[in-house]
Amino acid sequence: MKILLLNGPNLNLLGQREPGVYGRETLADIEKNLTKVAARSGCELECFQSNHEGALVDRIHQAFSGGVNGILINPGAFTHSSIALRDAVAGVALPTVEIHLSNVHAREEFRQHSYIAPVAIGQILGFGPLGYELGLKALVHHLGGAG
Ligand code: CA2
Repeated sequence: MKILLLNGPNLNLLGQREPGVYGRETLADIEKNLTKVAARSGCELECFQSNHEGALVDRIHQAFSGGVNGILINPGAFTHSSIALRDAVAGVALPTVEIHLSNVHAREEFRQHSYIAPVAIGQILGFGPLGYELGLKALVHHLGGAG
């Protein structure tokens, strides 16, 4: 089973700035750990981060033809703005779990709407990097694997 992990804008700064909000783990730490966790469930994990909306849309399209079974995505600020990302997720119709490090509902009002949520199978938020593991487990379980 192949899972695609997508991270959106500014998540490449994790662990380097704002540790009070987003913690001390870097994106490389999260990807490395999740690759191990995925392997334990018999899954291959492909990781991609971009600060560019179109690059993320392109990667979602590629997933469709590239044998990806499901998507884990932290769309970053594009969560709250990107109809293009939502249409890409809906268009490929691959099961998708939306992840946020922070509890966006406890933050500014503009973070409380997600364009992605209606086309995702579920959301996990507020648990920091653990959310990526929980999201993977939920996705693998949804796909009928040993999540
Ligand atoms: O909580 C999350 O995971 C978010 O997706 C993070 C986004 C934010 O726009 C969403 O509302 C919620 C921001 C990611 C920015 O990450 C940074 C990390 C370190 C330093 C600065 C930004």
